[in-house]
Amino acid sequence: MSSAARAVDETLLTARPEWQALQRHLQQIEIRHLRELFAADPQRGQRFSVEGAGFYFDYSKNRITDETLRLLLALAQACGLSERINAMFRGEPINTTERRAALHVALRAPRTERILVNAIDVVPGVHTVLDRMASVANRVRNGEWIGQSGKRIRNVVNIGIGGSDLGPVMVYEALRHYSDRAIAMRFVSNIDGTDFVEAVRDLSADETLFIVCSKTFTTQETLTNARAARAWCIDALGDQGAIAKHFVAVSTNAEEVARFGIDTDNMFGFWDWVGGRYSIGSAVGLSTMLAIGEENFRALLAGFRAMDEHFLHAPPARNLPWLHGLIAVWNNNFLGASTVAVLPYEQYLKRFPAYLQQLAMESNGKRVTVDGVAVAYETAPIVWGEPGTNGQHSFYQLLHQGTRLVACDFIGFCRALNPLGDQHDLLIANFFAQSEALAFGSAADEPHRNFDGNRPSNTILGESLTPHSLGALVALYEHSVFVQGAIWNIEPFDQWGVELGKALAQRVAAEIAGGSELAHDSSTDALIRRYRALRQKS
Ligand code: G6Q
Repeated sequence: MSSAARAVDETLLTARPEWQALQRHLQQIEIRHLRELFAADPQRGQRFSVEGAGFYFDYSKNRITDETLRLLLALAQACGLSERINAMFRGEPINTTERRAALHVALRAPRTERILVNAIDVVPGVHTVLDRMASVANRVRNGEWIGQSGKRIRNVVNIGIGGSDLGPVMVYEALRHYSDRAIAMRFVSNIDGTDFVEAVRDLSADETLFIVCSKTFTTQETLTNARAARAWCIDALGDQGAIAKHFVAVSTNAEEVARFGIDTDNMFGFWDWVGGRYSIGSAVGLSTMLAIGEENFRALLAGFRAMDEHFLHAPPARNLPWLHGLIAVWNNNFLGASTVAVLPYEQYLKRFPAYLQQLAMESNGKRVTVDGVAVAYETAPIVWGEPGTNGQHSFYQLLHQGTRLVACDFIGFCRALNPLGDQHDLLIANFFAQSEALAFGSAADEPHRNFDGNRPSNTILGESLTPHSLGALVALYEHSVFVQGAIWNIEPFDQWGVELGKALAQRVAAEIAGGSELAHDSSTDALIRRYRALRQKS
């Protein structure tokens, strides 16, 4: 534990009677098998499932009983979960280390709603930006936005990283079915020059619009790539004036946007109360709106909103994010499942696990409580995954027969977006068969062929993948992450580990460039010297 952590939290969460009751209850659960739990209650599948915001959530294949749920809900109450949820929706400064609200829910509030931050209603501003985004998206999509040489825009390149990239990429891939194929969308994030070079290799600058997407507009990777894009554009079009027609910015920092050379008329703002990984519904979604159009983007927001409303109003025992988050705590802290595999049986969701990694691990990968006291329990599990059925031919071996317990989230939809013979039926047959096999196993005399089962999973089933259902799905995970953070009493909305990373490379970069004396450890010094000697000088 860090020496900066004030003390170890042995008195708060783990000392709560509700936590200790769960600890005692664990002894009864550990000795029971899912086979037995299902056999004892023929209605278990129906009783341990719930519908909300268009999704059917079946949590019956977790190692829980009614008593487990009762105890988890009691823990949530003791931890003040309802109060925390209300505080978030009211715009209170719940991000304590940065002293600000975490109000992504305001991004999907209807025009009629009022949400006050420091006594100012933020909803009108949200809609002003959305309307401006729609105006630009419509002009680009219908060919009215003309580039420097009089041609319409056929390529859009989003330059951003982290929260300014992972959400937009995931949503673009997820909603590709709804996107305008006349516009090629590319995403550049890595400081590795290959990312930019490969993204623009086959593009004509006179048909390309760059979105420089950075909340702070100071992020090294994004600004470096944006400068490369500006040079590439000016080089191709021969005129500094091209920037006005080929660059727009998404940021909270108008001063830096202007300094970069982008007219602030072409800037789309958002607010410090929108965290990067929670920013899909803000102007960070401009690339999404360009791809899928205004109407679909508004449907995406309506889907977020449907889950927000469900989270706020559904009774806890029938509430998807509550149940999903509390079961995640149970699997992690009591059953010892330190990783969660996210397994979408939907090819369009191929970037969903990567997106969730940031959402869950950057939010809850913390080792001190909101009060700065070291925790005495596990926080965020490691999130990973791949779409089914590909994963089945790879790491599912470990899920079924490995020594580690992995909690799984299976996600799928009843209707195919690209029906092809009976392939969707086969896809879904695999989906259901896998969670069944994980839960129940199958006995064989030969040890290598034996499957113990009793491995927990959730099933999240929607009708079809649409902008609306994607919004609801993302909001389900946003709120589940919030529930988990509230139980662990940690701050889910800061990311000091990321800030550290932003600063660390600066010193080494200066040393590589300047050739100055080195005073790191012997390993780092040797690596820098070797690199200096062998690199190609550009
Ligand atoms: C997200 C994080 C982080 C951030 C990136 C990009 O929640 O804060 O991933 O989004 O570091 O930051 P900028 O948008 O400021 O460039």
